[in-house]
Amino acid sequence: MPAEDTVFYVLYDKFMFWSILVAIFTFGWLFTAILRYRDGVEPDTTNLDHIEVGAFPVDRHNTTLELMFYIVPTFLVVWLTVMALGSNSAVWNYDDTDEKTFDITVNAYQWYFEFVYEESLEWEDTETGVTLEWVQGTVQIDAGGNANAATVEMKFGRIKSEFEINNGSSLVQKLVTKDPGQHEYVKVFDAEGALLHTWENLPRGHKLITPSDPMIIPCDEVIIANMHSKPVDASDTRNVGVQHAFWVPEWAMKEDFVPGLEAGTTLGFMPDDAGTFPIRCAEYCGMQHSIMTGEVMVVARAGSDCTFDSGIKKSDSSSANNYDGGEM
Ligand SMILES: [Cu+2]
Repeated sequence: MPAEDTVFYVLYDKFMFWSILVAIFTFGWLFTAILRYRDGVEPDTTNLDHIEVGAFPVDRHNTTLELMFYIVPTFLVVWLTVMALGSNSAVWNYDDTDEKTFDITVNAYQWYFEFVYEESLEWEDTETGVTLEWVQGTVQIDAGGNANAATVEMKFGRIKSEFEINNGSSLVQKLVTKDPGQHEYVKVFDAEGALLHTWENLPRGHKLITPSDPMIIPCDEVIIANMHSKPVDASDTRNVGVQHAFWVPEWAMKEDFVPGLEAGTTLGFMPDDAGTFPIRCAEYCGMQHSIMTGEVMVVARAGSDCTFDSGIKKSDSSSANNYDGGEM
């Protein structure tokens, strides 16, 4: 979901187009007039004998042209306003009737974001050359497609384990019991310790906190992020937090955290490309506002990938991510 797909980017393009057109017309006219009526140039006075400086030329004017001076800009401004409001409704009154939704709560503190999973998310990297298969109480890790795979770290239930991938055999099989209610993962690293492949289960209620954790969300689903501003010290009831704003610059997407607003604010969006994108706090929120950053990581649910297959509007690049932005 790069910014060029978002409704705001399309809006920016349209405003830019009309601004340039109006500018060419206005400045063109201005410079023509400057050159034509500058000091030292004798004006063509053949038809100007009845023109009086400072008075509107009542007997010699063009009604149609003058009306157009009012009508055309009025239409343009009204149209741009309606279009701009339309982009808001695409984000705030998201249409999730035909789409799978994913609920997540985002809390803003001084000075970090916290992501609370309202539903579980089991995800896995794709196209890394490593595959996992779950066979009768075991996990089979096949690293045959990635020669760099060296070690595996995993956690199931409360048990963490680490082991090496044997030379000669890229297939590792381990006895595990999957528990969807637990935070569980399998991570494959290379010899230098760089992460190559992840399978992870984030259970309902799981919390991820910036800057060390990214906000992990599935692709091709309408993400409904409910946002709350929170005080660091919850025992002080007078403190209801401060204003923050969740901003993903690459998606041209922003929403405020409003202190004291019980229901919070909500942002709906649908990422369709896997990847990692920076998050910034876009509202000055105190001394360490500038370090209030994070990342959003768009992943594929385990067993699927991020190729858009729900059958809606993939070909229409202007609206691929804004399920409701088709008219823009
Ligand atoms: Cu902030």
